[in-house]
Amino acid sequence: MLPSLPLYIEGEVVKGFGRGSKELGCPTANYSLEVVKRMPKNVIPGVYYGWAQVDSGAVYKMVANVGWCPFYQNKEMSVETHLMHEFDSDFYGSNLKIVLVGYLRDELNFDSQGSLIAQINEDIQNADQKLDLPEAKEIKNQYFYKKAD
Ligand code: ADP
Ligand code: RBF
Ligand code: MG
Repeated sequence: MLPSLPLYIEGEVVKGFGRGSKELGCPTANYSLEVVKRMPKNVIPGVYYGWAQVDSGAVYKMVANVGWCPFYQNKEMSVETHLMHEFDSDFYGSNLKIVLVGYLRDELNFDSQGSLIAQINEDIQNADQKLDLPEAKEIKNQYFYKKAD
């Protein structure tokens, strides 16, 4: 069963495995296990799109992976957010607010890292389009104070 969306999550950005930017060319801001465990139990693993804000900065489009990453077979569930914006520096220790707006797909296993990277890039394009729809922008305005983009 799909969880009821939109779903709002907030917490500190912590160190993950360091694989996102180095191996996949796609940095993902990770939450601590404590934040992950506080989420509603009916959240199903998968790739979501939505909105994200670091501290009191601008609100950006994002894609988030929720689950165990079958390709890497993680032992614990993680929630990782890729913000669709180039930041000048890392923001470990910052507060990250996200709103999961919609579900893109189930988590998958892949036969190569190249196919995972290709799929992630497709996810980013799909998310970008879906977040341009008025109903997605409406959710951004409901959850975040209005700021110039
Ligand atoms: P880790 O395994 O520690 O999560 P990553 O390689 O996934 O490492 O990189 C994530 C870190 O990169 C984030 O915690 C954040 O500090 C930084 N970062 C820089 N740009 C972005 C971005 N656009 N989206 C997410 N994180 C970013
Ligand atoms: N990991 C998987 O094992 N399977 C997936 O289908 C998958 N999809 C992802 C989609 C997006 C948009 C992002 C940002 C990550 C995805 N990941 C997936 C997680 C990826 O393996 C993880 O970000 C790296 O292992 C770095 O922690
Ligand atoms: Mg990460």
